[in-house]
Amino acid sequence: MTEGVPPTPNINPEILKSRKRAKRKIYSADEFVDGILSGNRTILSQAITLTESLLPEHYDIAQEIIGKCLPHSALSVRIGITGVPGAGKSTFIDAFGMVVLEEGRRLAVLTIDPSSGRTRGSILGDKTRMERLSVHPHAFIRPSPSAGTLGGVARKTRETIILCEAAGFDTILVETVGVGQSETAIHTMVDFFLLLMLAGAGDELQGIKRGIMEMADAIVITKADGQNITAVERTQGMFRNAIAMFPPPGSGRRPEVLTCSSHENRGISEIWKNIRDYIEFTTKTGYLEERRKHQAVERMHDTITEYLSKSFYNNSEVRLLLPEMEKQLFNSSVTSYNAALRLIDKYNKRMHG
Ligand SMILES: Nc1nc2c(ncn2[C@@H]2O[C@H](COP(=O)(O)OP(=O)(O)O)[C@@H](O)[C@H]2O)c(=O)[nH]1
Ligand SMILES: [Mg+2]
Repeated sequence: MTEGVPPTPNINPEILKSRKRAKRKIYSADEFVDGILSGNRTILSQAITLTESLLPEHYDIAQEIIGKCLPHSALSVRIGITGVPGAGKSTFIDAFGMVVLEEGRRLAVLTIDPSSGRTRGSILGDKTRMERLSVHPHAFIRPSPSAGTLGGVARKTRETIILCEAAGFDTILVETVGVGQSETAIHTMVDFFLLLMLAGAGDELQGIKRGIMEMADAIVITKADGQNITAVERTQGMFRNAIAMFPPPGSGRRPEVLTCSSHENRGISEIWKNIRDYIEFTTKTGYLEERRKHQAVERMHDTITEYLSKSFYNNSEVRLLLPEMEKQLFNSSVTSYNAALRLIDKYNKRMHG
C-alpha cells in the first residue's frame, strides 16, 4: 500500500494486480533512486524485489539503481548475527532492535537462509517473535529471497544493504542460520559479527565450527534467565578460556563473551554498547575502513567466480561433454584433473576460437 493513499474499497483484486504491475513498469531508475533516497518504503521494497528478480530485463535497471544508491550508503553500522536454530536470534533481534530504535536510529533487518527449507510456519513464527519491530515505523524487516545459490543470495543481500542504507537505515542487521556456509558469506558484508550460543551444549552440538568462533567479534550466550543462569555462566567461562587461546584478531580487540536474556531484557544494551565501542575503536584505528575495502575486493572476486562458473556451465559444448567426462571418471579411465582440463579447453576454444 502506498503511504498516504487511502485504500481503495471493493475493487476487483485482479484489476488492482494488473495496475500494480503497470505502475511498477513506469518507474525509471532515477525515479526509483529518488524514491529510495526520500525514504519511501514501498519503492524501496520494489527496488529490492527488482534486485532479487531472475529476469534478465530487470538486471540492468537494478544495477543502475544500486550504482546510484552506492554513494549514499556508507555511514551505517552493519551487524551480522548468527546462531543455530533455536539459539534465540529472532527474539534477540526484537529486543536488541528496540534498544537501537530508542536511540532514534533506523533499523533494517535482513535474513539469509539459503537452505530455504523454511516452512511458512517458521516465517510466521519469526514475525511473531519480532512483534515489536514488525510494527515499528523506523524498522524494516525483509526476509531473504527463497531461491538461489548461497553466492546469489549473498550478493542480493549485499545489494539490499546498499538500498536500505540509501533509504536512511543507519543500522543494518543481517541474520543467518548457523548451519552451513552462510556465516562465512555474512562475514564479508558486515562490520561486526555476533555469534549467539546456547548454554550447556558443546560447540559441536551447536553446529558451530571453530572457524566461525574465530570470526566472531563478540559471543553472546543467550537465555540467561531462570534456571538457566548457572549453565549460562559456566558456558561463558568456557568460551572466555577458549577465546584467550586464539591469536589476537586483526582488529586489535579481543571478542568479549557476554550474556543476555531477551525475555527479561537484560544484557541487551551492554551488547549494543560493545558494538558501538568496537565501531568507535576501529574507526579511529582505520581498521573498519580497511575491513570494508577488503570486503569490496572479496566481493569483486566472488562476482567474477560466480560469473565465470555460470558462463562455463551454461556453455553448450561444456554441457555436451560434461556427462561423458563424468562417465569416464566413474570408469576410472581419466583423472579428475585431465577431465577438468579437457572441459576447460572446450570452453576456451568455444569462447575464443
Ligand atoms: N528463557 C528464554 N527463552 C528464550 C529467550 N530468547 C528466546 N527464547 C526462546 O527460545 C526459542 C527460540 O527462539 P527464537 O528467537 O525463535 O530462535 P531462533 O531460531 O534462533 O530465531 C523460543 O521458544 C523463544 O521463546 C530468552 O531470553 N530466555
Ligand atoms: Mg529465527
